[in-house]
Amino acid sequence: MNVSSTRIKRFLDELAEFNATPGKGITRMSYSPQAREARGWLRKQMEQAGLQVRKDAMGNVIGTLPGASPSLPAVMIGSHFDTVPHGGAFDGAAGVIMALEIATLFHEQGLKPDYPLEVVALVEEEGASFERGLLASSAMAGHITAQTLANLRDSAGISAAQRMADAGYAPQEITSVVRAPESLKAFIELHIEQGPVLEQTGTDIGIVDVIVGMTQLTVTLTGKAGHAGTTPMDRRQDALVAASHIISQVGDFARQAGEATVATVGKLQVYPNGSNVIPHQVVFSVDIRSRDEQKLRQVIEQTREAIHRQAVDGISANIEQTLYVPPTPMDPEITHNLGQQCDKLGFSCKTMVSGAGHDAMIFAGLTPTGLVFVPSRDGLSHHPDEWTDAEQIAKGVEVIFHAVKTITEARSHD
Ligand code: HGY
Ligand code: MN
Ligand code: MN
Repeated sequence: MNVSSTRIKRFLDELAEFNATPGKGITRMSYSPQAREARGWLRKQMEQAGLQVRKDAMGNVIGTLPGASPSLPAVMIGSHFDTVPHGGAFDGAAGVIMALEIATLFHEQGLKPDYPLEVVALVEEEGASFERGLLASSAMAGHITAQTLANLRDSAGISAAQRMADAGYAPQEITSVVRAPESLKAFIELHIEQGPVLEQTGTDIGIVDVIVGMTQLTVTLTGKAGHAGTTPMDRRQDALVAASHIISQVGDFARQAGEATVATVGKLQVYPNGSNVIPHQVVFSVDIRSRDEQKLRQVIEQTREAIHRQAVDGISANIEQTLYVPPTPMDPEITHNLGQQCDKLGFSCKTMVSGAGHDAMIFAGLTPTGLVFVPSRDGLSHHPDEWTDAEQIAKGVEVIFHAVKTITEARSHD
């Protein structure tokens, strides 16, 4: 093995230090003080790995190992460094650490790539700040405008643009983040599986062939506030009761659709949120995913209809679809290359569907893309007890290291 699981463990432990909720999982929101500290650490590690480091207009940290010519398309590797609230230490981080470890190996072994190697640590993949996930990869793919960033708001009502500007970045220059397809040769991500399959089958490595399609809706229901004690039951415009009728149906729509379709209401805000006040407004999220696009669209349509059925008797509804990505295949050639590396290394591996969304599903629209999974203990993720052994991550990194050496056409120059 070229890869050092000891160094991977150290990287993971150090990155996990940048956390707003120590003792209660990892919370590292984009543009938070913890994200700022993490950026400083990432820059230092990338520089120590011999990379030329820059931060782009939205705060992605990018380290480049130049190739034989700057005009050649880059091979980009990495993942995201934001987390969900009270999440784990491996979601996103494992992929960032993979890229750091590979850059370090290139440095240690004096490997010079023909095609430039780019290591990326991406912001706001989770969407936990602004209800719009995959934000950095979407911006690089040209899907995000300055107006989008002005419209996206966090739970304090502050826009993504304002949060970026307050952190010293330049949302108005978001188009400078865009990557032309010809500027990239490949994108490869490592991620924890966040499910039980690899552990249950005793498999070292997952090679993803398809990432499920997904959508994120933000639903706002508006009624009328009133006194909980003096307002008769037949004269209420209670936004929370209306929302409850919708929320209770969403799971059934997904179950009826089958094909492993899932639907989740994970965020619910009640205004004014007083125990003796009839709620005048409710804002909630709906996250729907399926590997079958027809089923995905079906559940979205059923959810929209359920919302409109509640928009009566003084209740109004607004639905914002902040994200829609169809089921996305990974590149067959890269997937085959990764499988060959697995076999050569004697690791067990299996092709699988990703039920989680990843930046790879956006990069796949830009450049040939691959996604490697490593096992998750008990299939647990988005939870403080999320866990993957450093040795398990090291196997995934070793596979990608050999694939990246091939794709960058790297040679050691003694
Ligand atoms: O939600 C997801 O699938 C990913 O963790 N962002
Ligand atoms: Mn992730
Ligand atoms: Mn996640």
